[in-house]
Amino acid sequence: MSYDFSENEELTLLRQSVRDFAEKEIAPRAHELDEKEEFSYELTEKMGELGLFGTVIPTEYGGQGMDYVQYVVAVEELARVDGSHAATIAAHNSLGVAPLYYYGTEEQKKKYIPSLCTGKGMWAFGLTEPEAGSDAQSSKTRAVYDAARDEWVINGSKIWITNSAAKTTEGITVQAVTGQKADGRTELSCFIVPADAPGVTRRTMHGKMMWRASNTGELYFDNVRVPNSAMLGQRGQGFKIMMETLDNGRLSIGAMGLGLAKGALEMTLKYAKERKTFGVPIAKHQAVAFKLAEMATRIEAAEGLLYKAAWLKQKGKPFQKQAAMAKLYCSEVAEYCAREGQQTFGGYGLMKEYPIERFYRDAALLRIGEGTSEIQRLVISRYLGC
Ligand code: COS
Repeated sequence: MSYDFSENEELTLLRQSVRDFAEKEIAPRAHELDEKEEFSYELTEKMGELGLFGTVIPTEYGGQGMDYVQYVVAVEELARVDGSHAATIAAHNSLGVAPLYYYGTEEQKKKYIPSLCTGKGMWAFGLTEPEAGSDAQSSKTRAVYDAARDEWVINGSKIWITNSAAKTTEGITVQAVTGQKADGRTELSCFIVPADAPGVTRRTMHGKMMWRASNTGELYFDNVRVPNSAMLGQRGQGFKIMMETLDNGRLSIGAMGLGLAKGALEMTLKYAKERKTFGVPIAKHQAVAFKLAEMATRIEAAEGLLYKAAWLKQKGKPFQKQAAMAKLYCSEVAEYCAREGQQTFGGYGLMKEYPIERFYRDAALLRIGEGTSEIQRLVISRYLGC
């Protein structure tokens, strides 16, 4: 198979426009928003105006019609400057809109997707529960069919759900237990739950160490009634929908890792060329120069892996193994670059006014969110036939 990851003019323009936006609009506010743990509706709407909502959705539903490589590059450019804003975009596109687009009926797509492509509305992915993280089939949230009213009644809770508790959140795709399969296993289905449905309580979670300017919610469903037509996909297809959505989502988490790593390298290189010890810029000391060389090499490898996975997805070829590898590896490279960058900054790297400190904290999420590094290794090992 031959690959072509060369950056065409269209991709270069996209990269440049997202980079300009991130540097001019997000960078000056990233520290303050992180400090205050504040989600910016203003910046989110501006990201919508730039075309970062509904990225891979066709234009007929109001989307931007990007391909997957373009989407990955857009997320990478945001993450090069700030993890929180990259997270808002990655979660909304990959986990929020994508399942509606891939599994929704024509009616559901026309009803929900257009406003989610503007930056004014967000959609969340309700999978994780207090007792169902890596073991995502062990959901306790339950939906019971009320035949008399042709409705489902949902009870349960979700936790750590990105974009779910903002005032612009329009709804959540919720995985719930709907019965038992013939072989005794749990039957899981997905439901489209409007954020303002009676019985839905949404709370913003505070006290995060990372992505502090992104919205993370805790959700409670207390006898929430949705019509039968709110089921996404078929009854019993819920887990498959969630797993396939995560396969796609891994590409954007990989992009967050790559972008963070690139941002960390750039700021470290700049600092190392300016800061002097023993009479020379510290970049002239091998101890520092070798760190920078190692960071650059790992970034190059991460980029190749991620772009290949996105390209495979775009071409409609099997990409799931490479997506898991890209998520795993880009997260590790991000953490490596943030740590070595911080080490190079010395004492300054421990101070909040230097972005490397925020990058170091943000990197930690990447090996835990959207499937831990251990889960990625499990997925990859299964592809190897283990
Ligand atoms: N795509 C489509 N179908 C998939 C799938 C995928 N990526 N992964 C699993 N399935 C299907 C299997 O084919 C199987 O189908 P059948 O019931 O028809 O046989 C079913 O789902 C169950 O699969 P399996 O037995 O492999 O599931 P496990 O319980 O062993 O779980 C892992 C598999 C661990 C991979 C899964 O639970 C997982 O990804 N966990 C991490 C969840 C996660 O990332 N959470 C973070 C969310 S933050 S947004």
